[in-house]
Amino acid sequence: MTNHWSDLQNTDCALIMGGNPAENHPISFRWLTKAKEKGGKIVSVDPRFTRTSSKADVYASLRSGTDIAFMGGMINYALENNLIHREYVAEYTNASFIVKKDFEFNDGLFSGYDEATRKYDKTKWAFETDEEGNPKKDKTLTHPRSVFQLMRKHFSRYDVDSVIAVTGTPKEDYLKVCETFCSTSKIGKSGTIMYAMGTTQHTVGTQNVRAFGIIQLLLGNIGLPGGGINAMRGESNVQGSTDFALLYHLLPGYVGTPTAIPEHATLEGYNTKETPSGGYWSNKPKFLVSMLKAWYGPNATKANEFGYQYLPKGNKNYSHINLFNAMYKGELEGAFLFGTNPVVGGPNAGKEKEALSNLKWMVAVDLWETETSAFWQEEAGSDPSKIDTEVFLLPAASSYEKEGSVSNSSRWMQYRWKAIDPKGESLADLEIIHMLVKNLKGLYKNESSAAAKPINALYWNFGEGHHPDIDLVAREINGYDLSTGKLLKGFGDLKDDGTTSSGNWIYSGFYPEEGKNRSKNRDNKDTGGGNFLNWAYAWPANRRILYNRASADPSGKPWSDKKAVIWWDESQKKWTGNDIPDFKPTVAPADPGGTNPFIMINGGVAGVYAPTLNDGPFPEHYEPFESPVKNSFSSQEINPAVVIIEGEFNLKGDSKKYPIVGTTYRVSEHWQSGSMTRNQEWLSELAGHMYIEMSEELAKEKGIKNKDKIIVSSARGDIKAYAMVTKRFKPHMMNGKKVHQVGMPWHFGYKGYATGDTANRLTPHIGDANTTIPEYKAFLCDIRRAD
Ligand SMILES: Nc1nc2c(c(=O)[nH]1)N[C@H]1C(S)=C(S)[C@@H](COP(=O)(O)OP(=O)(O)OC[C@H]3O[C@@H](n4cnc5c(=O)[nH]c(N)nc54)[C@H](O)[C@@H]3O)O[C@H]1N2
Ligand SMILES: Nc1nc2c(c(=O)[nH]1)N[C@H]1C(S)=C(S)[C@@H](COP(=O)(O)OP(=O)(O)OC[C@H]3O[C@@H](n4cnc5c(=O)[nH]c(N)nc54)[C@H](O)[C@@H]3O)O[C@H]1N2
Ligand SMILES: [Mo]
Repeated sequence: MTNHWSDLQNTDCALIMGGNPAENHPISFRWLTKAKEKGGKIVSVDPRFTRTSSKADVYASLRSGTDIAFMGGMINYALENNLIHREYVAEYTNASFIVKKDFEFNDGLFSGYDEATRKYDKTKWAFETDEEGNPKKDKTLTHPRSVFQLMRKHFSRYDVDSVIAVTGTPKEDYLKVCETFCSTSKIGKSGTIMYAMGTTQHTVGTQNVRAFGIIQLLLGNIGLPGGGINAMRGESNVQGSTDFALLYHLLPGYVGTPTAIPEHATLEGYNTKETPSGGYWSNKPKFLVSMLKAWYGPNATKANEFGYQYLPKGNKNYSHINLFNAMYKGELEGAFLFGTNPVVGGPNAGKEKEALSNLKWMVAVDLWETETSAFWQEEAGSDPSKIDTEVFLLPAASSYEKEGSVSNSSRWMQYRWKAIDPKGESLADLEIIHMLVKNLKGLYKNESSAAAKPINALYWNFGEGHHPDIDLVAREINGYDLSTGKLLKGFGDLKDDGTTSSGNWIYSGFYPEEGKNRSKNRDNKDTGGGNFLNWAYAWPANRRILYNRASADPSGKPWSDKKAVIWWDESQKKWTGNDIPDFKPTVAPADPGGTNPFIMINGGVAGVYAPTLNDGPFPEHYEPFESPVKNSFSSQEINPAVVIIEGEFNLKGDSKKYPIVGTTYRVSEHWQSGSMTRNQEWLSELAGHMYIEMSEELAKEKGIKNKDKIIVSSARGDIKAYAMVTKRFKPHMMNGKKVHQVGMPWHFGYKGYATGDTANRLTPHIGDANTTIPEYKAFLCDIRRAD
C-alpha cells in the first residue's frame, strides 16, 4: 500500500476493483464506513455482485480479464473531459518527457518485438536525453512525442463504446463509474484504488496495476491522504515475507539477486550494472554490503568481496509455475514446503500433484497433514506403490504459539506475543530453521567444497541450543555500526565499506540503540490525519504515506488544506506536518531533491510511461490465455510477451468446447487452501461443500436447478460441485454475443470436515509477463448436470 488502512477514512472515493474487501479484508470496512459517514463514495467493479458491491454507491460488472479495457476507457475519459490535475501531471510525472522516434505502437504491438523469443527490445522505448543524459522535457505537454501526447493517442482507441463491447459493462454503469472516480481530480478531493487478486492473477496482471497507476497520477491522487494505490495483501505476513526475499529473484529489501550474467561475476560488476545514477537506489551498494555483513559477519571482508561469491547466481525463473514445471520434468531432487498446500492452491493442481511424485524427498512443515503432504496416499487418488518420494511431515506451531512480528498491508511491522505453548512436538518455524542450520553447520564443518563454503561462512549468532534468541534476530535486521557495536538509527547511516551491517535495509531504524523494538509500539492515539505514528513501525523510516511530498505543490504549499500531509513552513524554514516527509527533509522546496517526490525513481518523478516492463510502456488490452471472444482492440489475441509453457502441463481449452468464462475467489468462512478452516467444525458447518455460482440465465439454458450436482470441465480436468444459482452473476453482451461467466471458491480439497473437489484442477499453468503470477481469475470451462 502507498497509504494505509486507517487512512482510508480520508477518502472521497474508493474504487474497489479486483478485490472483495468486505469478505477478504473486513477491517478495511471499519475505515471505509467512516469515510462514507463523511460523504465519501464506494465504487465496486467486479464480475460478480459481491458483499463489497452490496455496500457500494456505484457497482459495475465486467467480464473477467478485461480490466485494462475498462481502465483504458477511464484514462481516455479523464483526458478527453479534462478531468486531470494538470500541474501535478506536468511537475510530478514523466508525462513531460520526450520519447525517441523509435517508439511505435501498431496493431497491439510496441516497437522492438521479436516473435521468436516473445520478447521486446526495451531500448526502443527510451527517452530523448540532453548532453548530461537527462530526459528532455516539455512541461507544456504539447510536444507530439511527449509521453502525454503519446498516452492520449494510445488511449483514444478506448472510447466508451469500444470498451463496453469488450467488458460487457452496461453503458450507464460504466459512465457512472468514470464520472464518480474522475471527480477526485478536483483540488481538495482524493480518491483511492483498492485492489488484490482480481487484478493481479492475469497474464496482464502487472499492466492492470500500471493502468491504476496512470489514472491515479492523472487525477493527482498519489501522496495524498485518502489517495494512493492500495494493494490489499493476502496472508497475514505476506508483506513481510516479500520484504524478506520470499520472491526468487530478490534479496531482502527488494535488492535483485545476482544472476549468471557476466556483469554480475563480481560485486563491483554487480554494483556498476545495478546501481542507478540518481534516486534513492543509488545507495544500493550500501544496502547489499550491509546485508552481506549481517549474513557472513567477520567472514565478510573487503578482500573476499564481503562474501558476494557465496550468493548463488542462477539464471532460471523459479517462480511458482516454473518451479513446478521443473519438478514435473524431474529437474529437482527435493523440496521443503513451509506452510503451503499446492495440491489445492496451485494452478493446474492435478498436474502439480503429479510433479511432487518426481521428487526424491519432500519435507512439509505444517499444522496439519494436508492434501500436499498426503499427495501419495490412495485417498488423494494416487497409487502409493508407484511413488518413491520420501515424505517428512514436521509439525509447526501456529501463530498463537510463538512470538515474532508480522507486517501488514500498511507496511506496519507489528510484534505479536505468544498466547499459549505449542502442542505436542510442534515447533516455531524459526526454531526449525535454527536447528537445521546448526545441524548443517555441524555436518559441513570439516569440508571445503564449493557447497560447504557458504554454510561454513554463514554467521549464525542467535544463541545455542534449540531455541534461537529472537531479540538477536531483530537486532541483526535493524543493523549495527560495527565500529561501535551500537544499533543503527536508520538506513541513512548504512555504508558500503563493511563498517555497518543490516539484514534488511528497509527495516533499519525499527530497533534503534535508544528506546526499544518499535514494532512493539502500541500507542493508539491519532497523531494527526489518522496516521498513528506511535502504533507499530512502518517501513521505511516509520513513514505512513509514501510519496507524501506530492501532497504539496512545488513550492511546498499543500494543494489544499483539506488534503495536507506535510508542508514547508516558511517561518520555521523547515518541513513539517502529520507524517515523516518522503524525501530529504532538510532542503527547501526549491533545492535539489525538494521537488522530486518520487525519490526511489531516478529523476524523481512517477512514470505514467514505464519503459522497463516486459510487455510495453503503456497497458494494452489483450484477451486472457483462454477467452471466448476475439480481441477487438488488435490482432494480438494474448499478451505477446507472456512465456508459454509448452506441453501437457499447460493444455489450452478451445472456446467451442469450453464457452464459459470461469473465475475463482475466496469466501469469508474459509482460508486459502482450507487447511486452517476445513479442519474447524464450526467453520465447516458454515460453508460445507464445494459449489459453483452461476446466473439464473445460464442455469435455465443448461437445465440446472439450485443445489443440483453438476460437473465443471476445462482442458485440464473435471470436478464435481453443487450448483448455486444466483442473481449475482449476469451474462455479458460482447459485440452482440452473449457470454456467460461462472465463479467458484478455490478452498476445497478432500481432507478435513468440509470437503469438495479442488477448483484448481481446472485452472491453467500460465502466468503474467512480468511476475508470472498464475492466471487464476479468467479461464474457459463448461458445465453440465452430473446425472
Ligand atoms: N476470508 C478470507 N480472507 C482472505 C483470504 C481467504 O482465503 N479467506 N485470503 C487472503 C489472501 S492470501 C489474499 S491474496 C486476499 C485476496 O483478496 P481478493 O483479491 O479480494 O480475493 P478474491 O476473492 O480471490 O478475488 C477478489 C474478487 O475478484 C473478482 N474478480 C475475478 N476476476 C476478475 C477480473 O478479471 N477483474 C476484476 N476487477 N475482478 C475480478 C472476484 O469475483 C472476487 O470478488 O485475501 C486475503 N483474505
Ligand atoms: N484458483 C485460485 N488459486 C489460488 C488463488 C486464487 O485466487 N485462485 N490465490 C493464490 C494466493 S493469493 C495464495 S497466497 C496462494 C496460497 O497458497 P498456499 O500458501 O499454498 O495456501 P495456504 O492454505 O495459505 O497454505 C498455508 C499452509 O500453511 C499452514 N500454516 C499455517 N500457519 C503456519 C505456520 O505458522 N507455520 C507453518 N509452517 N505452516 C503454517 C496451513 O495449515 C496451510 O496448510 O494460493 C493461490 N491459489
Ligand atoms: Mo495471497
